[in-house]
Amino acid sequence: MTLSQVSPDDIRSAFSQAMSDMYRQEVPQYGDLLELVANINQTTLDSDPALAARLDAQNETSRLGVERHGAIRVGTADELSTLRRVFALMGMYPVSYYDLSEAGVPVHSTAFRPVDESALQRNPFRVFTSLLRLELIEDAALRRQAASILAERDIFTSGARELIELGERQGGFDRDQAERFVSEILETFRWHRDATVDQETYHALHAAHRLVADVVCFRGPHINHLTPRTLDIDAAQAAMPEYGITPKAVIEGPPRRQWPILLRQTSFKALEEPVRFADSDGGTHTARFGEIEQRGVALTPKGRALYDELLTRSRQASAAADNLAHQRQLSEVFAAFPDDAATLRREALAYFRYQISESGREHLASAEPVPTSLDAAVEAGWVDATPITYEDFLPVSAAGIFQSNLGDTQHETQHQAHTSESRSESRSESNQSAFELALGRPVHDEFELYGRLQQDSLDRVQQHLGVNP
Ligand code: OOG
Ligand code: NI
Repeated sequence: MTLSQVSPDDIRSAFSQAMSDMYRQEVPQYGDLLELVANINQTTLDSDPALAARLDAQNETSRLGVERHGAIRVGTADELSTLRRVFALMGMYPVSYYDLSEAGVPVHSTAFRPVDESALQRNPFRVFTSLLRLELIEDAALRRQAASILAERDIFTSGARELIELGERQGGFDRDQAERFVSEILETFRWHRDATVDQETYHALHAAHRLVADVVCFRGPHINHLTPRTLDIDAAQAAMPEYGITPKAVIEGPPRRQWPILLRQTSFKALEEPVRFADSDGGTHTARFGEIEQRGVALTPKGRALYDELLTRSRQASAAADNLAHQRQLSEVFAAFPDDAATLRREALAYFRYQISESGREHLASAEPVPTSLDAAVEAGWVDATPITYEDFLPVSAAGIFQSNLGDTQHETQHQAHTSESRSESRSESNQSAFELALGRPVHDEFELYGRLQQDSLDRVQQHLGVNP
């Protein structure tokens, strides 16, 4: 990067803001959701000084107002790998593999997001990106038709393609190029009311699966939701009706806790929007919705295994009547998951960032003897341990979000049965290789990334203390 170049962090921030402005125009309810979340966050921070201090210590207060994720769905390997190049120019890299076919949704996915500590702190914008799995369409003729429709479209403007080449050649953009890049790329995610196919084709693809129609019948991968981060999702869910928003039935993910873990999400139902087909007006399409999320600490593989086990156990219980009953049921099962920072840390269930505390510095300055272990240093107050925020997604929650926005549940249940049968011949690992082949590189392992953040902070502490606690 040379002096005149704009940092990828700035490009990502500008792009995230441009997407948000566009989506607010396209889906006004998204604007209401932003307002609701901003109000809830302010109230929460005002009424919980300890939480406010904790977020400050994690350097998260400043990113809160700009924090969001989006989601898109693409149809071909070429579209996916070109997006990988686009996002890399914004400092976003593919992290984790999600196989949604296991939940009856014919896609697999990754999330593009920043991975470095400073980039995450600056703006953690993430885009959940799904690739349609045409091979899961049973009817061979329809499958071929879908493939040939997709082969004809180019989801990027010619300006975007030129700038991608230029950015890669130069290793970045100057200010003017960065601005053009953001506005050209924005075009890829714009909603188009005009479908590229006739009504009959739309209905045939829609009958195979709603998502197939959503991906194949339009000019590009319109952004289908943008999700701000709330500090109190239960309050947000309860307040939605006051803002004229109808939430989905239950909040996905873990229950409310003293020390939030992973990710909790809820959404409002997709809008039925007017579309024009190639041969007629007068149709509708349902794809775009709103979502909010609350993020907690990232779990280690051990913590994640416990989460998965408890989630499975809670799903075996009889279906709850409403969100409150569902949350009660979840809380009972999750009582087995320690809910204090000290235990989460000592049992290595969650990732923490370590730093020398204010009093640690004073002890050091007055040359007091340094504690001999990390635990001793934390307990003696020399070292602060703050939770590392979870930056990724949860497959079961994602499936729940997909499903709540596919409309008519009966239709969905049938497809679920049908798709889970057809997946049996090729399970997750080979699916991941196929996905990575389409993407053009392997995805990052999220545990490795969190582990590195934790280790880097430990290395800094160790250097500072001059011993190996
Ligand atoms: C993506 C759904 C998954 C999340 O937050 O888990 C997702 C989609 O509907 O395309 O965004
Ligand atoms: Ni989402």
